[in-house]
Amino acid sequence: MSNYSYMALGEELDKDAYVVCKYRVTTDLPIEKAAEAIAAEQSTGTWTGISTLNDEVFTRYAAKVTAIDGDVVTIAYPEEDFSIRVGAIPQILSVISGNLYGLGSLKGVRLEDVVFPKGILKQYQGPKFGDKGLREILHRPEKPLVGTIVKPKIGLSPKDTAGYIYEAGSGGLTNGKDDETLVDQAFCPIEERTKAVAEVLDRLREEGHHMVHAINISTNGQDIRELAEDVQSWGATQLMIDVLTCGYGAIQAVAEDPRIKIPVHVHRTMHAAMTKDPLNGISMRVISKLVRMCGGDALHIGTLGAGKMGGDSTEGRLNQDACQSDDVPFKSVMPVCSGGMYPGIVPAVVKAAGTNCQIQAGGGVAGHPEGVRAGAMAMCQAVDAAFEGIDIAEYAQTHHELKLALDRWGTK
Ligand code: CAP
Ligand code: MG
Repeated sequence: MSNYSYMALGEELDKDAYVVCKYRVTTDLPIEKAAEAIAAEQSTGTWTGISTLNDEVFTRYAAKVTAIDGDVVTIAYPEEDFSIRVGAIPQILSVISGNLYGLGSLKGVRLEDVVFPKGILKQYQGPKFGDKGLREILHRPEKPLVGTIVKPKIGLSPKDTAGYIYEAGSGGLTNGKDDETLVDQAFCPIEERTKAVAEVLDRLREEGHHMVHAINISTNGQDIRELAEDVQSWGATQLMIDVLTCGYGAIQAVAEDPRIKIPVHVHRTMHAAMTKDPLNGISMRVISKLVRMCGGDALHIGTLGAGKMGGDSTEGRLNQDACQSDDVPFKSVMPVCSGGMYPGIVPAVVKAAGTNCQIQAGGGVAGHPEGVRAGAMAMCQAVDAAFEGIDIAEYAQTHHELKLALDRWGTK
């Protein structure tokens, strides 16, 4: 083992000189040894002492174990360990979230949180629009945004996709989106879909409904920027990128492109491969902070304990905080609550998330007994009731579409 110690418990550090991470560690080793193993592997060490590591290098670039609280260890990485002109999120993740998961001496490691110094944050632009920008576009200053995901997630033609959005917008929804698996399949080519949806959004606007629809442009790195520009030129009002299948660089490339003048909705599909296990992987809070830095305007954060996907309200609030806290120099990100949503669950979501969020339902709109427009109306009625502080069952007595939805799916 190295003859250098990475332990710096209680050492006062200049917070603007370090990237500080919290890891939950499961190990049979003494926790101090496990913490040192992470700090060493992710900075200047390896499995054995090396003749090429000298005092100057160690002092300047070694990570420090600054706190141990039960199974949670805090490790501070010197800012100089991070790349300046190029490297960006990929290099950051290689340091704070790289080899450490594979260390044989550790049974489990989960990166729970990360705090960046000003010097790193200033390398990122953050969202162009954010939650406030989306609200301005949608003329919706206070209420939760209410959205839908076109269902079935694949198989509809461009014309039928547009028809779904026209019905959803006519029912009062503010947001539509492609589903995460729809991009440019033969049954729904992206250019035709974008143009067909743009046409109905224009019609909706003329009829007094302000609505955006996120076109999924998830693709490889060399094509995504050009595809974003093309989709915008075809009339798209919002873009969608699946951040974990495309990479954070895809968000940054599109969001920082000065030619892109429309917001970016960020889907997190595949996140559960790394966020679901409480003892292994990466928290959605960390992912949320990275997406905000890279410029996502809206991000799925879970349903705070409601809905079909896992994740509890505590985790959801940590994700929402990562999207909207004022401790970083970026616009706030619109937190999106989605996954198994339906009108009867809206009160629970608004209670947990508040009203500065986007609540969206796919099955919970398309599955309404009277169709998409009625499903949209029911979601809007549920949001109005929650916003006004009116009991949803009472509200349903005078709102037919909501009553049918409660009869079908009940309340949470
Ligand atoms: C929701 C959804 C979203 C999930 C993803 C789906 O559809 O379109 O992708 O919200 O989960 O495909 O499941 P439903 P999360 O409304 O029909 O469930 O937002 O947690 O990443
Ligand atoms: Mg989906």
